[in-house]
Amino acid sequence: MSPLKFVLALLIAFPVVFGCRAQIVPTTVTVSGDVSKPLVLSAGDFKTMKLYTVNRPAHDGVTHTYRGVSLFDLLVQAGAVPGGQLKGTALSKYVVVAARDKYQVVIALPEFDPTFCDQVIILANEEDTKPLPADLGPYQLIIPADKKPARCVWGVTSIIVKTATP
Ligand SMILES: Nc1nc2c(c(=O)[nH]1)N[C@H]1C(S)=C(S)[C@@H](COP(=O)(O)O)O[C@H]1N2
Ligand SMILES: [Mo]
Repeated sequence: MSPLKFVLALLIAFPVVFGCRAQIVPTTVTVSGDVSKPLVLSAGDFKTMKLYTVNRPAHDGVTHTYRGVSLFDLLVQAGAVPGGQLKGTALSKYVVVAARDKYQVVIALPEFDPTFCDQVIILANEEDTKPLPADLGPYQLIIPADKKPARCVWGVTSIIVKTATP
């Protein structure tokens, strides 16, 4: 290939490669499944919803400060907790939090209902007062009381509410 063609090929390839990369990073999180009002959370919602700050150590052992919306608030908004009270059949519901790399974890609703538990599980968009780094963001699940960070799903794309069946 001549040097001119090579330069032209680079000029064409770079925007294509980086354009595709930009498109495959989702910037929204869907809340769906056994909910009465499925919703799509986007960056703007972090300006209108109540924000919480929690601290927890990451894999490196360093404690970081995370800020974001409460998972319980999100689920109440989506209608997963009728009457805002976790009782009866709502107690057999659980949540699958999934990421863009297909990693997924399960959380039971009482783990983050304030009448059962003191911790506030958040979907964070900030770490140490800055937007989450690109590899972890835009949104990361932060479970303050977990001893290990294994359920702190980064790159969250969906929150699916399911009901256990006998
Ligand atoms: N999307 C996604 N989130 C993930 C994982 C993963 O593979 N994919 N690994 C988990 C595990 S096992 C750990 S230990 C932590 C790593 O967190 P770190 O950012 O502190 O290294 O991320 C958790 N969240
Ligand atoms: Mo891990």
